[in-house]
Amino acid sequence: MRFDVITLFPELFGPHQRVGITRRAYDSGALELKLWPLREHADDAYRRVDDRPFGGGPGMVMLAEPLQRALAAVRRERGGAPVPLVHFSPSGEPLTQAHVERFASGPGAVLLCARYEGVDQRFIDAEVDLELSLGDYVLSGGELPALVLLDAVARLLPGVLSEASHQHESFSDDLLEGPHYSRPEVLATAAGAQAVPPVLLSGHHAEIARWRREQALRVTAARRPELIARARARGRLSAQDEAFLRSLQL
Ligand code: 9D3
Repeated sequence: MRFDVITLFPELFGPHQRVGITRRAYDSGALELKLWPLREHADDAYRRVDDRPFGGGPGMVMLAEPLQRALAAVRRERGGAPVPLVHFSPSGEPLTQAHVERFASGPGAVLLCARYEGVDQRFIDAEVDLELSLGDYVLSGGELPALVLLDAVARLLPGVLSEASHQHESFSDDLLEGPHYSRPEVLATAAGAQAVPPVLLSGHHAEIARWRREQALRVTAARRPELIARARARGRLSAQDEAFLRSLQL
């Protein structure tokens, strides 16, 4: 699958292609990335890609015409196959694992990384298929959100992660994951000796599974109560889960 990224800062994408499991996705050819430096599509000697907003106000707006030329170059190289144009914007819909799964099973996308205050709305109206936000905090541009999408897609591609690693994903069953422990059985910390929860050393697989389920319910109820409501609405909470939730001091 191929992603084309229109950006003023193509250098930001290098390290992602060189480390960890994402490197495996790029090296295997499962994930192909082409960067399109927007300044190459400016039309004046100053390589201008932004200007002041009509109507006044702070900041600068990304010009539509360099974006039109960059997109035309991308579409020319990709041939006729339709591919969605995704614009990363603070006004977009929040990126979710459902978006990620849709991209992972599709042909890829063109990713537009905005800088400045935003993009001329006429380009968005004419060309953009989907506007995505990373969440309610202010970033300096769309490059990190684009990397987040690429990262989340890369690990779903065939041969990138072992099959088993996909099964127990947080969000795959609507709950956050509970805690994990490994050696040593007793850890010295500033707060004193911290033992592993004894049930994990008991060898009772059913009890361990039940304890892990309860930890997931506990941490989810405390931090993300809306995920408990969603799991309930989807019929994913058993009578035993509900009894445990009632026993928590919420
Ligand atoms: C004062 C109005 N600001 C909007 C919240 C202006 C503004 C700030 C930062 C406009 C653009 C940006 C740059 N941010 C992104 O391009 C961006 C972003 C983000 O800031 N937060 C979460 N997701 C995203 S996706 C792209």
